[in-house]
Amino acid sequence: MKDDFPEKGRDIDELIEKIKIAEDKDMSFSSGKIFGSMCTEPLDIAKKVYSRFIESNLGNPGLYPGTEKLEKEVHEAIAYLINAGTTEALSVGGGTEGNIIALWRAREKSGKRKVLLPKSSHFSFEKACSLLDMRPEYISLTDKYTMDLGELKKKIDDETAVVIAIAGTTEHGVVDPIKKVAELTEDVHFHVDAAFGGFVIPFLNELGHDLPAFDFEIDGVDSLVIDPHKMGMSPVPLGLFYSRTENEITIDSPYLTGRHQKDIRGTRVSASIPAFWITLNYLGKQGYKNMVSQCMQRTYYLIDRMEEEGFSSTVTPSMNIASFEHRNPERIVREMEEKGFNLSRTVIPRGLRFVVMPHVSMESIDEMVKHLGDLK
Ligand code: 0PR
Repeated sequence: MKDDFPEKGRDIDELIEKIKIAEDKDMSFSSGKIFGSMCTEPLDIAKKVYSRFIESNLGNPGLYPGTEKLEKEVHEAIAYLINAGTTEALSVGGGTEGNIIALWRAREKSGKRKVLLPKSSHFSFEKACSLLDMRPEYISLTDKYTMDLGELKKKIDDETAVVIAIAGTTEHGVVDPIKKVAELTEDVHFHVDAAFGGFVIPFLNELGHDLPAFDFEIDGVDSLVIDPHKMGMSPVPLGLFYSRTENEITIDSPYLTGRHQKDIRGTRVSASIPAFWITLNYLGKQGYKNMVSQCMQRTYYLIDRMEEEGFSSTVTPSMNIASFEHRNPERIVREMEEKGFNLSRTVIPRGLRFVVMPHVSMESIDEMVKHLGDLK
């Protein structure tokens, strides 16, 4: 419509009113009604820092040496967390971009196109295969919803470009047997998707849980993605991609201040880097440990409350994701949405999924379960 791009600027108060209407339509983490998201509300200090770096664009790093220095410190801090030593690090838009880069590099390195990945893989790999003209072959899951090693062993062959394993699956938060997978992938690129679990497993283990190794501590892991904008509590967008070896894929960027780029985006929002830098340094390991511990207690509480309502848990949760089998999850998700709640569903098996992020309180669990109980 003609009016959509006004001839002359409009009255600011009217415009702000329209912005407010749009803002009020959006859900917010602080409502306590979002149970289907892997993101959460950033700390107040992170929000303030984010707005101070709104111009920052590390696609053209020479203009933003201050942001670039903080980026380097973030890369080093997380390298330490995931035993990455001096591996190469890239800031990416999130797990999707990190997974695409992993497959891109594996294809270039091997000249092959077959991708072996568990049925529990996030759909970003489907995008990556479509973009890169690679061929996904899915591996069945065990009764614990982890990748079946026997089937993987049979399927690895001369055609295989890359094997994927997940540390914290999207649907159930379980961890594939990464050390055992690494024993099978000596000649093949091995990529770990720790987008969700990367910020949970190290802290849970320090709290006395016994989750298996998943990171560069295992020699055979070639690359890994971990997302600060999930359990790292960073504002979106921020994922981190790590690679054991420096990679040949470097694209010249002659008219920018940086000489080349290795990631997918050109111009990139970079305000989340200083915002995450301050979150990480403000919370420290202790702060993350407390946060993860609280999320786990609430996950167990949610499971107890759901079981009281007659739902049965699909797997014993390894992390703060709880899932429950259900014949018609679409209906429940839809009807809960009408009541103002965001829930999500699982595909294998059909059911409901709850991600107990830091914004989910005991009270919001009680409130949600009360409404859900009425729908069964
Ligand atoms: N790998 C895993 C294991 C994931 O769970 C996800 C996202 C990705 C990769 C891709 O990450 P990005 O979306 O950051 O690129 N898992 C959630 C999902 O798609 C993401 C999500 C985030 C969902 C916020 C809802 C939401 O409100 O289910």
